[in-house]
Amino acid sequence: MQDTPSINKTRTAYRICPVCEATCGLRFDIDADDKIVAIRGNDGDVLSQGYICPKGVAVRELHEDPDRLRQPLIRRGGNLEPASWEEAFAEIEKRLLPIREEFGPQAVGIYLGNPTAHKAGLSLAVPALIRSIGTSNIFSASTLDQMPKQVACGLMYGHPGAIAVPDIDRTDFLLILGGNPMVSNGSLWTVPDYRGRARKLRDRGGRIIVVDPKRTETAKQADQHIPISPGTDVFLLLALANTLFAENLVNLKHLESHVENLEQIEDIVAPYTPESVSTATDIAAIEIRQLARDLAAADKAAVYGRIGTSVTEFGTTASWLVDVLNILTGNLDRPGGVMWASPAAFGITKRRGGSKFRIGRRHSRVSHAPEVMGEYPAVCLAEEIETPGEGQIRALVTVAGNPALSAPNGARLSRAFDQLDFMVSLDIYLNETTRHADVVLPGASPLEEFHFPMNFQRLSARNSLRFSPALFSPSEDQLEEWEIASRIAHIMAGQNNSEIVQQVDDKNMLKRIETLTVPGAALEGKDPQKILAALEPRHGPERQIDFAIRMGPEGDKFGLEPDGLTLDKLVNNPNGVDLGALRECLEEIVGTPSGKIEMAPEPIVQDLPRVSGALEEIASRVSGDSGAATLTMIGRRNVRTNNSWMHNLPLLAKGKFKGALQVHPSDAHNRTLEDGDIARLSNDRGSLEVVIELSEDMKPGVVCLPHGFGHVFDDTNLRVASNQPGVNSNQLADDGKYDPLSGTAVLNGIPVSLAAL
Ligand SMILES: Nc1nc2c(c(=O)[nH]1)N[C@H]1C(S)=C(S)[C@@H](COP(=O)(O)OP(=O)(O)OC[C@H]3O[C@@H](n4cnc5c(=O)[nH]c(N)nc54)[C@H](O)[C@@H]3O)O[C@H]1N2
Ligand SMILES: Nc1nc2c(c(=O)[nH]1)N[C@H]1C(S)=C(S)[C@@H](COP(=O)(O)OP(=O)(O)OC[C@H]3O[C@@H](n4cnc5c(=O)[nH]c(N)nc54)[C@H](O)[C@@H]3O)O[C@H]1N2
Ligand code: SF4
Ligand SMILES: [Mo]
Repeated sequence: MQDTPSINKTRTAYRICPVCEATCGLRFDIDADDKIVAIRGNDGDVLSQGYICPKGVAVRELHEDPDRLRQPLIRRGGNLEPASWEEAFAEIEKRLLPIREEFGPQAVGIYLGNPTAHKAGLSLAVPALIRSIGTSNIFSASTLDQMPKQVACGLMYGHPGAIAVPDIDRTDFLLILGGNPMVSNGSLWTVPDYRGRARKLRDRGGRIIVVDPKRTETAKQADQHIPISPGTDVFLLLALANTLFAENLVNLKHLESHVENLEQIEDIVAPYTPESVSTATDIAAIEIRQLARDLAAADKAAVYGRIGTSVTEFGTTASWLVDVLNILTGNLDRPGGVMWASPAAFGITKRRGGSKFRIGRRHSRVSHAPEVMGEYPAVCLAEEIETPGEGQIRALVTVAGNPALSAPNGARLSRAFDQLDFMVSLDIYLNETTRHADVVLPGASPLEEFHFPMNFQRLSARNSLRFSPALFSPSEDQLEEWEIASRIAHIMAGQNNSEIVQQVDDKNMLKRIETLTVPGAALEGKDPQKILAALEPRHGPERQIDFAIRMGPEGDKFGLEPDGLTLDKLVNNPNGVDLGALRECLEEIVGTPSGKIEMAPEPIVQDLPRVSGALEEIASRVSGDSGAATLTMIGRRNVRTNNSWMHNLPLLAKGKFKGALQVHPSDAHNRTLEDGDIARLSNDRGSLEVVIELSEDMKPGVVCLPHGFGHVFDDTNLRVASNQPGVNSNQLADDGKYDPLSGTAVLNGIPVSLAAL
């Protein structure tokens, strides 16, 4: 049974944490008045086995937060005021539709934020919303985050979702570049309890090496820390590959017959000897060589790169090289190496004959930035709003995003938002971004909606299937987020009425079923209406999920596999179903036209002169010794934060201020700064007053300021967060800079100077 009542009239329920990629199982104790008494880790959860972090406990405060929006807001006379849902939809019909009618679909932009990927309901509803608007002015947090990895994997394997993860439970050697899973709890890598799994790795004699400008929590728990100069991983990775070839350590093992253009790699990396990159990376040549030898010597090894390697000028190239190293050492698709997860629903289906992953099929209007995965770089959003002409963005829809803080130059973006004719935000808070909206539409509490880690089973360190129904019923007039998104989609299609959402949902489901009941398909001969009836009473995304599970590799195929999985079985199994360790599946995944792994994708090869140019430029800068006063800024995460939006929860906000600038004591003392001082941090983009926190963990010359702060605006409603507002670090990031292969912003390795006030 899912919920167990006990004698003192409290019930215990098990749900998946909706906050981060770790998707931990939570155990809720709930009293007779439906109040949450306690949240703990669920020991029985097949994936997280009891692990929990403070944010999981804080889900209760998120649910109860009086500042969280519970009603739509409409701007009237300059102020955002509570309104009914029908009023809000009427306003959208009245104001958004005419903009598209008059100026065309490109006049409506859309920005998708990070939680869109965490909520299956939104993930499934957003594509129809985009289609209904018809715009190609699509932006998202992907180009502030993981797009480089997706481009690299798209080019190499044929699918941007073909991201392999370290098989941490079986590896002997884990090399982490620019990731801090002890704090982030893993990213592009669903690995709840990284700490415990890492400890076991070391207990069985394995090693962990962390490359990071800061001696992070993850580095401290590792065997070796290599403090690299920010933004230079691409050079280190090239030199590691160079060493593997130079010392005859390349050994593809089982991958030998699966790769294309391997020879090119040897030529590409030939110039990048460890000596040639040593100055730029600030890592001794001998240390680079040793690292390459250790990697090659390990029986089972995994190389993993995250934010530190991603949000840089060479994010795609660095992300590609991570996979190149895994392949050169024969560690891809091998137990203990890096492996692809095999989800029981919504997995990767490769096309017959393969498909070529392309970038730059279109270009943005103002600065001709290439389209990547149907999007333009988030750093181009402001200019597309500001610049007059055909195709100018005049209206914007934001979905679960806070680009005013998360993207470079929030001040410019904010001015641009104010210039819009209309802005609508789907969001649960009135914050730095949504304060600019004309209509704000709140989703329910995360505990009032189902949760299904749809996008993260593909990135999981172990195969499993889990689902949580809503823990509490939402208030009667609260809409689920998929309904809100669908409703807007229908308004854009000229049909503003509440019934249409369900009708079209039924119609689409039936169409989906019918594709599988035709001759030769999996449900050949079955009556589509009967299948539809078998999915009752579910509707919307939950019905789609049930269908995907039942038709997936473990599914019951509507009776053809009676022991197979259904959503009902999962609901009755709140601990989830364990589907075992990761398994070899290369042939199911690699879907390039050649059917092989493309080792040297053309766009990456063509961009390599930019890499060598940058290396030369760094060398000349260092020998000229200019800019001695300049520091380099990186970001960080804290276990009690989640990007910009959990600072309003007292449990997470308490304790030491989390938004200080961490500085190595030597850099601080050079500037007569002490711990706790206020100082000026500036560059040609702007200037911030920051609190100084001395930290021996910093690499000298590098300072560290987290993003997501800057809760300083009177017209937001974040009463707890605004007590410790902090500053917006992205005010110093350059919105004119991005990785041209992925459109991803440069958010790390930002030149700054620091002075006492
Ligand atoms: N300098 C610097 N900048 C960075 C980063 C960095 O490392 N350094 N990291 C980047 C990364 S990795 C990311 S992913 C981006 C994030 O960029 P964004 O996604 O733009 O920003 P978030 O802070 O995650 O904001 C999430 C928004 O979703 C809302 N929200 C939360 N839950 C829900 C929900 O259930 N429904 C709806 N509708 N809304 C919800 C929140 O109120 C908030 O407004 O930031 C990037 N910015
Ligand atoms: N507690 C918490 N957890 C989170 C989040 C959060 O805000 N708080 N955000 C979530 C999101 S959206 C994401 S994308 C993930 C991110 O997950 P991670 O990437 O694991 O998280 P970060 O802490 O950003 O780690 C990036 C590391 O890169 C280092 N770094 C910076 N520049 C460089 C460089 O040039 N080279 C190298 N090698 N290292 C560098 C930084 O010092 C930092 O330790 O975390 C997720 N989990
Ligand atoms: S690690 Fe992530 S999923 Fe797990 S409890 Fe913390 S916030 Fe939730
Ligand atoms: Mo992210």
